[in-house]
Amino acid sequence: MTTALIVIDMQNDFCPGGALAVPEGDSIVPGINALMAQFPAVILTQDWHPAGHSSFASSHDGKAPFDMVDMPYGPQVLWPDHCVQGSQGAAFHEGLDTDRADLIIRKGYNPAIDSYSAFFENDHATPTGLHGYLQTRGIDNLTMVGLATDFCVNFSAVDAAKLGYRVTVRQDLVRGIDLDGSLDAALKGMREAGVVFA
Ligand code: VGL
Ligand code: ZN
Repeated sequence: MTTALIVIDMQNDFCPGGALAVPEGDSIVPGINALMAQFPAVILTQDWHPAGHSSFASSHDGKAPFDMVDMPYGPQVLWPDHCVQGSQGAAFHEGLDTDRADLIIRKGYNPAIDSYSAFFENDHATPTGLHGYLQTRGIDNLTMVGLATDFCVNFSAVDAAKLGYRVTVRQDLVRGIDLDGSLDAALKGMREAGVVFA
């Protein structure tokens, strides 16, 4: 079994002081760096939105961050502007050891569709290409860490489990946003999909 560490969205905007800060988001950086040494493959994801992205509340008249809208692909949370391509907020946390990364997969670049998952955009149909990459490298076992537990980690872990990967989420190396119970719902959904917590 070939295994990879998937580090989800360890970017400035999701850390304290960032546009969409996850409480204690930066606290997991040292643990993630240390964990990299134990994996033969390390893959980073990077939330990477064009300015004016459709997931930004600022792109919708009369809407505020954390309101909901109906998109053609389903309900969507509206976020503060975050992880704009090329911005300091979109850069990885300066403490993250990015040198170990074999692949950096960017997502959320389609102006009309958000992309929480490392595998599919939020239409659950448009692939990011990560599945093909992992398949061609013979990787079938994934450990996931990063931000945010209830959004990008959750969607990535559930999609990976559905695609047939053995998925472990390191509960000590993820942190959540928790909007209206989203954290409990995410933990339940991941468990139901067969994700293992360690
Ligand atoms: C994320 C909301 C919007 C995440 C990304 O990384 O969990 N959440 N974009
Ligand atoms: Zn985003």
